[in-house]
Amino acid sequence: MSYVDEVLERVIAKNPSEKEFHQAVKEVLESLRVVIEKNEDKYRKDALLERICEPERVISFRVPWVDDNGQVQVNRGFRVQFNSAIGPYKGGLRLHPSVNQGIIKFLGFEQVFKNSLTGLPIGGGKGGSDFDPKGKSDREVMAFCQSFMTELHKYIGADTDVPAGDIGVGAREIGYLYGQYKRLTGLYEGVLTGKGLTYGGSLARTEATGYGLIYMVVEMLKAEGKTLEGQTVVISGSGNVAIYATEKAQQYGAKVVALSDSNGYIYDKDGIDLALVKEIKEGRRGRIKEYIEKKPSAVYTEGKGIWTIPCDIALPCATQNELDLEDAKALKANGCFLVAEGANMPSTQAATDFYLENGMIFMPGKAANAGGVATSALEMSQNSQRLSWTFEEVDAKLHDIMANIFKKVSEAAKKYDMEGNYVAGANIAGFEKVVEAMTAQGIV
Ligand code: NDP
Ligand code: 2IT
Repeated sequence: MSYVDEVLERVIAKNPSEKEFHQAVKEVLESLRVVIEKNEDKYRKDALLERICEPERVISFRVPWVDDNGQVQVNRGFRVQFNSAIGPYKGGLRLHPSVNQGIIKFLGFEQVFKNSLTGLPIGGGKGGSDFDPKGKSDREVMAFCQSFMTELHKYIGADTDVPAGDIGVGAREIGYLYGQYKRLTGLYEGVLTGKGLTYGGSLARTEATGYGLIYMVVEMLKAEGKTLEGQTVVISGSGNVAIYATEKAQQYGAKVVALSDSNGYIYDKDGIDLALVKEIKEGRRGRIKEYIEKKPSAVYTEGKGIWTIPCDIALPCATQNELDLEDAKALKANGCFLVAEGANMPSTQAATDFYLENGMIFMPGKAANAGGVATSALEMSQNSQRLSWTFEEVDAKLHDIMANIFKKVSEAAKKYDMEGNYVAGANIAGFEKVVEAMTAQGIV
């Protein structure tokens, strides 16, 4: 049996019921076959893949807090410190009822290669909880965050592990978490990123993931002799990533016609009114269907189906496995030629295979959404220097980082005779740096 197949079998056997983790490992290892086969004996002897697939540390803890009725609630918290070969663990915290150990491990695993691709000195980690922030009062969210940090603070630090936002974690949550960390440790340090601008945050971090995604799309189009001007774009989600992807796409002259949330999606043939979306989502934490109250010409559809809307470009920016084979076929049938992932692993393996087998241009999340974590690393740099750069400086750096990632990814694919296969390119380029760093540091 090949080394890759052996390790895949072992990962599945050792981590039963962690299906998202299996999926992420499989996607990476499958596309690394060509690289691994060249060094099969050495990698097997060094148990390199077993080490890469085993987190350095998994922390799981109880998070008790009191709700507004005086009832005690108990959630489960996680931090997976996956790989520190190239820098301190870095990655977001997700608050969503679906969170479990397998989901946090898949996200941490992806983060290792993503962070490697940024070219910045950050290792990979991820955390979160099955706490559902939806419908909770600010006080309840604060109570949860303070309890979560009361345990988490023992394991993190500006030079060891630096969490940030993800689904359900934005400026409000980062603020409460930071306040509690400082209170417990007495340290005013850059232990979290995505902080508010008055206490160490970086300009452009809020926008970075969405803007970075569009900078990547622009590079992908450039390679085909195309631009974003006049392209019709469908974006799923209506959170941080989706909102700023919409904003930047519109600045480049694209027409974004759809957005969604977990209840349904809106279609606005005139192009999304982003100020209205921000008012609903950022202003009052409302639902996307409220959009049609102010814009009756738009259509709201309950449930799934956003990928049946005809478009040139599709940008899944909500969550894992939100786009399956049927969706990929519908996109292609309606003329979509490019997909880039703002979310982490939003396309199922079958959808990804379909893009590649049917000539669609596709950039996986670990490359396309790396602008967020890259800008977090820029926030860490500013915190270490005790300086703040201007919006333009940070944005220019983000732009360069995304263009560089595109270059790395396409060159890695070419090097292994898989030109245009950005899935292989991203995995190979991300992997090579991590392997070199791990090998240099001995058996760790
Ligand atoms: P937000 O919480 O701001 O927004 C998430 C959006 O996705 C919401 O519209 C939400 O709808 C929707 N969504 C979440 N879960 C589901 C689900 N199970 N089914 C359908 N829709 C869902 O999160 P972000 O925008 O920050 O994150 C979006 C994606 O981008 C995630 O995959 C995240 O891992 C990834 N990402 C985020 C980065 C960042 O910097 N924030 C960086 C890189 C990647 P609803 O409100 O109804 O739940
Ligand atoms: O998935 C991701 O890259 C993020 N949620 C951002 C992580 C970070 O540390 O900014």
